Amino acid sequence: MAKFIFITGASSGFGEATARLFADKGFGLVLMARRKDKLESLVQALPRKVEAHILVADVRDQKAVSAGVDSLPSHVTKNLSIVINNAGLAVGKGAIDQGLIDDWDRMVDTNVKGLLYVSKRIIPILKENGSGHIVNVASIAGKEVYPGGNVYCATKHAVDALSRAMRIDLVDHKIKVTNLAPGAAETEFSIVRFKGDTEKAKSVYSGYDPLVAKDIAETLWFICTRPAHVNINDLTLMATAQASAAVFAD
Ligand code: NDP
Ligand code: 8X3
Repeated sequence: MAKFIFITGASSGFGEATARLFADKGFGLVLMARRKDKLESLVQALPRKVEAHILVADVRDQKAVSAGVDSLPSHVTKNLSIVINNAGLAVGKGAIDQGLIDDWDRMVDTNVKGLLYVSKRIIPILKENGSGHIVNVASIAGKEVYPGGNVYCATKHAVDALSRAMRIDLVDHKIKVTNLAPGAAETEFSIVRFKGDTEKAKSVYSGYDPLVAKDIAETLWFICTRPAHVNINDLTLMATAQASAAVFAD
């Protein structure tokens, strides 16, 4: 029986590329996001056909997350070995006193509370299975802060802290926990951050070669295929042209 990977935020960017790569390697998929049509097109377009389960849920909705996981057949949960807590977003960028409460709520509720709701429902399954691997997709914004990044950076610092805390709490259960901290990568991330302003989003990645989603998927494959006795605790990757959160090559 194939092993299964559970990916949140699988409808775009890192999550979508990771689903493709792991399917290519023979993994069964459990894909969670809000956009059903995107998840369905992804599954339909997989070059290698694998068993795939689509869970249409908002990670901020604890009941919907639980109901989605409850709907999985037992052969899937029994063979679930990897969980990628990837769903997340930035909304807005600017001085803290100019921030919108609604934007702050969306970031905190998705990036921190959503990750917790998914983890709370999934950890008992991994414990029951006797081992597992959780990868929390944090960010360079979880290591450093940059101008205008305030609340987004705070949520990713929280993810970083939760990765370290989860590793301690789960060590007796053979559950690996990895914190992944990418730098700037061109996905839908900045389109979401700038609320559909595609020109502004594009400008974030102009003048240098940013990371792309495939880079993150390949890194996740490396992280998830270490021998049983090896865990990558924390991995930061950035474009060669990025030196720190706010420093890019001219
Ligand atoms: P994308 O915007 O391309 O993808 C984000 C994914 O998260 C989508 O699949 C989206 O699906 C999902 N998502 C967002 N909100 C929710 C929600 N409430 N419930 C369920 N799913 C949700 O961005 P990336 O692929 O770039 O981002 C993935 C993760 O990586 C995020 O956590 C982001 O913060 C982080 N990151 C991104 C970097 C970058 O530069 N791109 C760098 C470092 C970290 P849908 O809208 O269908 O629900
Ligand atoms: C996304 C990367 O630098 O825009 O986490 O915060 S950054």
